[in-house]
Amino acid sequence: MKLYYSPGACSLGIHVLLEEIGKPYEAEKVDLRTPVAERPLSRVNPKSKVPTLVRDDGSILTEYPAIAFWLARTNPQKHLIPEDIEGQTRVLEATDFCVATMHMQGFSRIFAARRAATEAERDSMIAQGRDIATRALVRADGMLAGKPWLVGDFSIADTALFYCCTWAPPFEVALPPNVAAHFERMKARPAVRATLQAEGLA
Ligand SMILES: N[C@@H](CCC(=O)N[C@@H](CS)C(=O)NCC(=O)O)C(=O)O
Repeated sequence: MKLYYSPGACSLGIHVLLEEIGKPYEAEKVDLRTPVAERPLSRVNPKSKVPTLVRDDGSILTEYPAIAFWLARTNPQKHLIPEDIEGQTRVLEATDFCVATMHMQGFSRIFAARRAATEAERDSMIAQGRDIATRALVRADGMLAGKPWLVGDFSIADTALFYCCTWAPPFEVALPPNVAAHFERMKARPAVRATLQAEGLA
């Protein structure tokens, strides 16, 4: 198996899952500053995005929730997703909330602001991104009230929240208390420590 990742990008969460699983894998670094047309990743994944997972049969998987779900289901001994349909649905619901709302609607707007045509447009995009990310983090805070993980036991949803949390301090987005405690809990996991080290983020 091979993971295409970029240090500190959303692929961080899939990198953590591979470390949690503990089977051998390759990790190939992608420089997202390279134009898409010149990026070797574009020949593997026409969407040219990380995370991209190349499986042992050569087929590729893209999109965080799909990759995370497949890793969890093919490694049932690691209990990264519940076995019952209701539990799996709730974990996917929480995972997609982190990826599609917190990341794509919130933090991605802040990343995209550097390409804004004017300073006013840039400021507006950053303000909107911060607002959406903050409201999503408050929602996650409610989901974490009185419990350590987003849905039941530790799951793929927690790795999605984790990668989003790594973007909060640099973009001056506050982590509410339960999310801040979750972030610390995640950083204490050996798999997370190993991943941060491997990506040069420790
Ligand atoms: N919806 C995708 C999001 C993937 C994504 O947007 N990845 C970013 C990095 S966090 C990326 O590769 N962007 C490509 C680029 O910047 O050219 C997923 O769930 O995997």
